[in-house]
Amino acid sequence: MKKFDTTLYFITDSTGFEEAEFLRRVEEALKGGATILQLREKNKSTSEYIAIAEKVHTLTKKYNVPLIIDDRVDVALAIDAEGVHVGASDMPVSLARKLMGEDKIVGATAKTVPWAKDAYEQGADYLGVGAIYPTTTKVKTVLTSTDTLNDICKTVPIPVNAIGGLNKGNIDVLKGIPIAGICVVSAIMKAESPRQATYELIQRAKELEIC
Ligand code: TZP
Ligand code: MG
Repeated sequence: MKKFDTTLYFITDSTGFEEAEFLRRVEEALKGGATILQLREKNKSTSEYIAIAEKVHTLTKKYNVPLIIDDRVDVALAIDAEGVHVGASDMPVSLARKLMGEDKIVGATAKTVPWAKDAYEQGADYLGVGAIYPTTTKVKTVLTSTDTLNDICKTVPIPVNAIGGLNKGNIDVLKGIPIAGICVVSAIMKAESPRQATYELIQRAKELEIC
């Protein structure tokens, strides 16, 4: 059975970084304790996506961290990644599951309780719920309240992660909600030290008993 830990779910964004610096930051986050990593590329050709995915996969394997590919089942299969994440405008969860097989991780985005139930029923292994706070990473997203996040956690029996604008200074809003972890892009990607930022986020989440 597949095993994964979504406590500190790091989602990459290579925008504005040279490849070597991007990969260095990815490795720093892994050293800092990221428990699962999603490669999220919006502007790459298929061949570019596969090439960077292979390099990131080499790093994640070194740290024994599952690699999830955003949107692209074909890329995930091509590099034998541990999983794929699908959002509202991507492939339906049931189809992603069918193509990926039972042994791979399939994650989905959900913003409402019915949507979360549907994703679970279609075979999702975990959910990302948000945006909790406004985000500069994804322009086209709407906010999800912490009440809805709480309701989703109590409705589906799979790990639920909070996402959107989260950083060590504002995750206290998640206290008491039974999430499995937090998903973070810029708080790590754009940090002076991604390693330190990752470590501090985990420490803060533990301190608050969030996950
Ligand atoms: N989905 C909802 S918000 C978001 C995604 C991919 C981006 C989160 O990025 P950040 O930088 O942690 O706010
Ligand atoms: Mg997507």
